[in-house]
Amino acid sequence: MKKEVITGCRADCPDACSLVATFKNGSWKIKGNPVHPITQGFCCKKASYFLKRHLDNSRITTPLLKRNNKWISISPSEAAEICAEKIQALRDTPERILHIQGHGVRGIFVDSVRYFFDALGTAKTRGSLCDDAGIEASILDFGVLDHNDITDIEYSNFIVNWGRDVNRSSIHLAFFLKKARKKGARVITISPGGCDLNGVCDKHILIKPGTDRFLAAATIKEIIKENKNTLKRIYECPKGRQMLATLHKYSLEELLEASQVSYSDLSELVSIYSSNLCITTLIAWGLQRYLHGGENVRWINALAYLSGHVGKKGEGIYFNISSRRFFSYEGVTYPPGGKKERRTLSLPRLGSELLAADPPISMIWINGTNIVNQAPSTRRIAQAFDSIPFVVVVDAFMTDTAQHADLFLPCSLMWEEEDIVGSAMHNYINFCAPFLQKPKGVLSDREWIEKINALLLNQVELPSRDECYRRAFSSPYLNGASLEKLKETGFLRAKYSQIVFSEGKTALPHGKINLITSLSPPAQENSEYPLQLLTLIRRDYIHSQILPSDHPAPVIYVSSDCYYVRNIEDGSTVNIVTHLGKLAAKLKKLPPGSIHPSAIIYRRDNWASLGGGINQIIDDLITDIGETAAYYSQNARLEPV
Ligand SMILES: Nc1nc2c(c(=O)[nH]1)N[C@H]1C(S)=C(S)[C@@H](COP(=O)(O)OP(=O)(O)OC[C@H]3O[C@@H](n4cnc5c(=O)[nH]c(N)nc54)[C@H](O)[C@@H]3O)OC1N2
Ligand SMILES: Nc1nc2c(c(=O)[nH]1)N[C@H]1C(S)=C(S)[C@@H](COP(=O)(O)OP(=O)(O)OC[C@H]3O[C@@H](n4cnc5c(=O)[nH]c(N)nc54)[C@H](O)[C@@H]3O)O[C@H]1N2
Ligand SMILES: [Mo]
Repeated sequence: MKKEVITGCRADCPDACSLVATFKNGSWKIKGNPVHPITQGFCCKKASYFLKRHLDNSRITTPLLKRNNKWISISPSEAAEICAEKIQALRDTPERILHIQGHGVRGIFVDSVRYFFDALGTAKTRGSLCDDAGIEASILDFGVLDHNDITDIEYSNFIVNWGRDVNRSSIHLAFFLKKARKKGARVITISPGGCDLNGVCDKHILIKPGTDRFLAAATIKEIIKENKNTLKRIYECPKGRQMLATLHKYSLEELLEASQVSYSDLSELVSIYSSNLCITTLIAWGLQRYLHGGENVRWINALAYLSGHVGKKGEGIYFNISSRRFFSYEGVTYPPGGKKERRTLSLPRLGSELLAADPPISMIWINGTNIVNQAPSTRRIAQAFDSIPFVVVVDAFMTDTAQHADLFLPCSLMWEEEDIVGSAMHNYINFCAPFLQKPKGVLSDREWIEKINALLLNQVELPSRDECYRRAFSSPYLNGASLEKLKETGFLRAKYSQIVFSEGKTALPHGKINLITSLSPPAQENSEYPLQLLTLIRRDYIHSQILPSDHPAPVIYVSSDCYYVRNIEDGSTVNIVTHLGKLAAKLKKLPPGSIHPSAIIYRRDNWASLGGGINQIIDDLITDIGETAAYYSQNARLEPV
């Protein structure tokens, strides 16, 4: 018998695919929903890999309690009693409980777990491992985080891609680039290497890591020599004169030297941005994971805006949008009446902050993140967790994080639960129906909270699933949307405009861009650790959600013209060394021109317990704005083993 279910992918990925699950000949298959305007019938390997994850025998389905450093199986009821007792004991000092929820879980209903901790008044995290530097840059510059509808890209004549690895990170964005190219558009990619350019690029400009702000500034400096319109726009912006003063402080040679881009490549950018062509500017998450990540994004924003390439058909700047913007959250993630003031600890500096916390944290609840693998300086986090009396991890696998828990609670995975999600790229929301049965003994994130809540003396009144949906749908962007219709079709479009910042009018009171006026000098050369360690995503996995049996061995990629590997043989084992320690990896030399000679590239996310764990040797540095982990500012060297 053939069965078909319309569902969706709830992974932390901008494409947020609508999917069709089909049961045939005894097993389920996944494909992209053919009628979803963005998914268009195809999806990436990560989606079908989730099926494997649900069914893998490394999945843990019983609660585990750590006793004398050994795991013992306990019943779900025992597990809930232990948690309730701990929470009850801290009820008068909730600031000693820390809740950490990652994007491993996405959806309106699962997000209501936050409601429970908000009602208790526990501590929570602030800052980001991902994109807050770029988000804050966009909000500072334009007054809001927004971009043209993603489908508008096909109307561009020229796409300047500042670092996006679209073939890996977003295959539907790659689709729109390819579509634009078919219609005659050209694509320039600026990156220090690591992007798969196959089919999505006409020219690659190699740039020194973390220096896009200098290249963008140099482009503006050159454009204003010839182009009176751009100069006029600068004067019309409130901080225009200050920006010009900053530009005067640097010579063109200094700016090019800082980014190590040639004059001829600069000239090409100048002629593109000063033309009347329809130009799309794509900004990667990668280039904001630096100490001056915010500045990098803001100078690119300034370039695109001042040269007149925003707010028109085929012309816009794309960083990302918030996948939560579609919904209202009052009464869903926090009780009605407004958010409470709560104690916060920095997520990207978690280890350091936990070790210094006063009053100390006594209990941590972690769901939807493998934080001991993904945040920087993971040895410090592990050390902090080991010193905290009670750490609960809700996950389905014995991850690096779970290994440092006192109690492990097995959770259901995305296709065992119903939920609704938005996208960080497109304007559709998707209904994700369950089609797999969860294993016995396993509960959803929300069910664990309900079970524990029921044992508390003073219970929190949690919103039901229907209440969560209804409240979330009271958003002006979904007003009038029918849940029934959404369930039937699997998706619906939220009310967002096709073009934002029309004719250059931003969301700020003066309607102009808030220009960046600082241009921080380049980092000093570091003779002990002369290379920059870029830790990039993998094509076939979402972050650390890699099954133990599929774990790839660590590889470090470098350009064969990199001075520091001239005496090391390709294929040999080397240590990647930073001031925090070392990690062994196989050296892979790539042809000159593919990676900047000052950069080394590691495909991140393999677990420390299985020979990976690159974040053990990455320090917890923070970006200039947005409190984001500045992973790629990590200096390193390679040593033969
Ligand atoms: N070195 C380096 N590290 C980085 C970055 C970098 O650039 N460099 N960038 C990072 C980026 S972009 C991001 S977004 C973050 C990602 O960091 P995380 O959000 O920690 O990412 P994942 O590794 O996907 O971890 C999600 C976990 O949730 C679990 N999970 C899946 N489904 C469920 C569920 O339904 N319930 C519960 N409770 N758990 C579930 C998975 O098994 C997995 O262990 O980290 C990043 N880490
Ligand atoms: N397959 C897969 N897809 C994913 C994910 C995944 O884990 N796997 N994770 C999802 C998530 S949460 C995120 S945030 C995104 C991440 O998606 P991306 O931002 O595309 O991925 P990253 O690998 O973090 O960084 C991307 C690129 O930034 C470029 N870059 C690095 N430094 C610089 C610089 O200084 N200047 C310029 N111009 N470019 C630079 C590198 O060339 C690199 O290829 O992908 C999402 N999609
Ligand atoms: Mo991310």
